[in-house]
Amino acid sequence: MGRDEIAARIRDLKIRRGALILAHNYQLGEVQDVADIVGDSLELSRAAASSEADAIVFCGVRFMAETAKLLSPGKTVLLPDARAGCWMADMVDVPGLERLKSEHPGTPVVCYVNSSVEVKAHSDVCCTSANAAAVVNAVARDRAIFVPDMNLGAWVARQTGKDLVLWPGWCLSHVRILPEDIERRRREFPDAVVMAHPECHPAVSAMADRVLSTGGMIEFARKCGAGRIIVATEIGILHRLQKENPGKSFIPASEAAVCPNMKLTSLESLLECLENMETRIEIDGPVARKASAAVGKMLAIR
Ligand code: CIZ
Ligand code: SF4
Repeated sequence: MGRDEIAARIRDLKIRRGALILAHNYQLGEVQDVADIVGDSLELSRAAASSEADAIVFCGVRFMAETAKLLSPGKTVLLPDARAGCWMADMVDVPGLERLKSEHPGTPVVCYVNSSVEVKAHSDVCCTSANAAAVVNAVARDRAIFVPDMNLGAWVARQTGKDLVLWPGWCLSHVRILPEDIERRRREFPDAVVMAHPECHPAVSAMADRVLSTGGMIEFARKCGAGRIIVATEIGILHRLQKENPGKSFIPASEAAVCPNMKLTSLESLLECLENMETRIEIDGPVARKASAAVGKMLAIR
């Protein structure tokens, strides 16, 4: 079957199943192109919750589909490839978090959305890269525990002036972008503006003109006057940036910033998912209640 034929089958089956297809900004271009909505994890979870659809197909990684399920417990939430996890989310578990909490009694815990539902259930409030500074400002008098991304945490600490106890976790895809890559790109394209994701190494974020979540990057690219933008994040976002801004050019800071988990979803696995209505995301009641509270608190802060 050709790509166009698979895409046509997906569109047809989606209607028959009453499903909404969501795709994260880091998904393959061909997957983004068949999605109803492309966005960051929070935008997509909100879209899932406000949609009339009975089934949500979340083209992304597991923690994103879990967040959508927390916000839409009555809906069927499907992840096309059950193996699509997140290395960063796997770097913190509940016993480790509880140990850190016992070393800092009474200190509120802020967990990045890139975490398991169990870790969320043991945290006070969740955040995304789009609202991390606002969340930390809202919950921390002067200190908070921040898990699992130490690079995002370090950036938030600088933005807010708060004392953050950082978990030693990171994104293996984002740390592949090196300060030398930014230097090289700036030499190649001296007129370009640099935008970096806060999951990048602090030395990379410090070199950027703007440090932004993927949603922030989409907005900045649309509004900014520069014709050339160097992009320091997972390269899947370039598809959407280029598609929405045909008059501007987007240069990856490094071609090595690829998330293999994000690339597990293909047109083939998406079609199979709609055919079999699998893999369904299910979350245990007590864990779901506590994790939803942490996500709900975040939504109230915004
Ligand atoms: O929250 C998301 O979608 C992630 C993982 C990154 C971002 O900045 O959008
Ligand atoms: Fe996880 Fe990094 Fe992939 Fe995002 S890009 S899903 S943080 S491994």
